[in-house]
This record gives sequence, C-alpha cells and structure tokens, in this order.
Amino acid sequence: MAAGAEVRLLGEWLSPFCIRVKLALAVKGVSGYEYVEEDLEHKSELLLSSNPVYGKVPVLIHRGEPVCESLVIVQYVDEAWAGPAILPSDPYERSRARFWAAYIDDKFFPSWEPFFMSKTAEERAKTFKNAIPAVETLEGALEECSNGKPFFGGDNIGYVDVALGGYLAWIKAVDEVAGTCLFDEAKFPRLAAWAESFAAADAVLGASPALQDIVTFYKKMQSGEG
Ligand code: GSH
Repeated sequence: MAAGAEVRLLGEWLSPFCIRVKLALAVKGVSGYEYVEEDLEHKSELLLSSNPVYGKVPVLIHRGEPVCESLVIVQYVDEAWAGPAILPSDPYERSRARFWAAYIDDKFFPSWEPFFMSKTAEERAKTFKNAIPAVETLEGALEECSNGKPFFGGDNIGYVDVALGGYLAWIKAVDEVAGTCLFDEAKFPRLAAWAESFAAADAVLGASPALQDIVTFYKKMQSGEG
C-alpha cells in the first residue's frame, strides 16, 4: 500500500523508537511514505510544531495530523491501516501486550541504557549485570505470550515484538563492541531464538538500520565523538 506524501515520518535513523514505527509500517505493508531525517541538534520547525510537548522523534504525520510517542504511533498505525494485526483482537490479550510493551520501556530499557555511557570494561560489566533481571523477566513474558511460537505475537510479529525489536539492532551492536551476549542462548533460549526469527523477518529487513552503522556510531559515542 503506497502511502505517498499523506504519510510523513519525522525520525532519526538510529533511534530505537523510530525503528519501531518503521517496523509497524512495514508489518502493515505501508510503503512509499515520506521519511524526513531530523537533525536533533537543530530540530525543524515541523518537528517542534508537531510535537510541542516533547520535541522528540518519532512523529508520524498522517493527513496533516501529528501522532507522537512511538508506542502510541504503533497502536495508531495498527488501527489506521488494514493488513496484519499488530495488537491482539482479544481485549485481555491486548492488555497483556500493552503491559509488556510498557515493561520494556519502563524497566528493561532503563536497566540496559547505561551501556550508552559505559566507557570502561568495569562499567559495562556492571550495566550488563544490572540488565539481567529484566531480561529474565522478558524470557518469562515470551513464554507467557508466545504459546511456543517464535514471536510474542505468536506466529507473527506483534506489538511486544515491535516494542522490543526496536532495540534489537542496538543490543546486537553493544554486544559486538562490549563482547557481551545479552540474549545468551544458554540462559535465555527463547529470547535467543526470538532475536534470530525477528531479525530474519521480511518486515524487519528493510526497517532496521545496518548493524555495522550502529556499531560505528556506538564506537564513536564511546570515544566521545558521537
Ligand atoms: N518515549 C519516546 C517515544 O517512545 O517515542 C522517546 C523518544 C525519544 O527519546 N526520542 C529521542 C529524541 O527525539 C531520539 S532516540 N531526542 C531528542 C530530545 O530529547 O530532545
């Protein structure tokens, strides 16, 4: 479904939150939308007027109306376009998916995010250790949600997959640079298998930036250049 100029996405190529929105649009088969790369050091007037509360990307502009906050945008995309459902149709299942997506942003990400600032092996080891309890919880969530299927959404990529999947390229890049393995197969077999299935999914291939580009950016951040 070619969206043309009636759909614009204001984003930043490496933002996990923007990757989420690209993933959601890809899952729904929305293509040909206008992507606008923002310079967050010099935010455009369009970004500031579209998201006056936070001034952050992503912002999806659909028929002139701005939608802000990545998880809100993913829900909007799911409702506004036909195509494979991202959120479950059952209200209880939907509430569980929203619960786990919120957990990913409120608990998992803050525990792992200090990797961005960790410059020494000691700092990285501490961050890694601090992130493990949330990863353990996510391993259990995957068991609960997937019913033995590859994704949180079952056979197909769903809301929790998109929420966690936005971070996956960053997790892999940090693992590569720090020499860690967050979704270690021996400890977290479900998440390890999930990461493989997710990275190989058609919708993900075009929506996620190249791993090596993030690795390069992360190394620059580490050296204080980024
Ligand atoms: N909760 C927001 C979401 O889920 O969309 C987070 C978005 C966010 O943090 N975006 C960053 C941003 O725009 C880029 S990764 N930063 C600019 C700023 O903070 O001024």
